[in-house]
Amino acid sequence: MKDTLTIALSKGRIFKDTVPLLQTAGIVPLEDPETSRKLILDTNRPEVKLVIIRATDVPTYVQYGAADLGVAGKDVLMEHGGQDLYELLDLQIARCKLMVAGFAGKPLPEGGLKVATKFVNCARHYFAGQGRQVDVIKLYGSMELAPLVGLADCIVDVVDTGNTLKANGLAPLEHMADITSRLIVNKASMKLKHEPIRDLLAHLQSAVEQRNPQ
Ligand code: PRT
Ligand code: MG
Repeated sequence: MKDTLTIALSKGRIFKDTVPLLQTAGIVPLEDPETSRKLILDTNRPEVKLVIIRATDVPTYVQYGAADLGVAGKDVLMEHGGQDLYELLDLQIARCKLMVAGFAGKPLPEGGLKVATKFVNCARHYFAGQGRQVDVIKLYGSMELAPLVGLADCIVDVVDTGNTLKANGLAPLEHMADITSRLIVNKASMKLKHEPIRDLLAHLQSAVEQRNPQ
């Protein structure tokens, strides 16, 4: 519908950090996804709905126009490829780093490197850029386990404090990218719903600037 706006968000850190930003644009969710089982949340603005989905599904919903807008980590966006969507704004939330991690002090094998990750495209692209031969093993979670049980030599994952790596006897080895979450928009929505999107973008832009003064 032309006059509605649907925004895709994931539960957890992205929802928590996006809500105060949306509030500056006068958008307040009427329910908390951590306690509600609803997947579509109403807001105080009848024309604005939030859809609550897995973080990795956010770009897909926006790509196909099932949501007009979304908030997704740059890691997830790089892995998805960004087809049929625009990145409108760096929200500077959910900050972390995409890293290669493995056993501290143990050099990675020169050839036949086995890499376990859910970021298979990012990993292939990164190692190909270095001319390194790798076997990428797709996992859906708990990547840290893979080197411990001999499934892989290293992992590619996002790291914040590094505590999860440390608790499993691993360490960051190579920095791949600095990550923050981005506001994304479906390309067709950007044309058809230009005005409400531009208005929301302006509010979010000034909220981000206020929270992160240069
Ligand atoms: O949890 P789920 O499987 O549904 O999906 P998800 O893990 O992709 O979603 P979510 O909500 O956990 O993360 C959403 C986005 O937050 C990611 O796409 C990143 O851009 C960003 N982000 C920021 C992080 C972290 N920090 C982070 N620490 N995403 C995941 N983690 C993981 C990290 O991989 C480690 O396993 O949290 C764990 C703790 O991290 P440390 O380094 O502080 O120990
Ligand atoms: Mg998670």
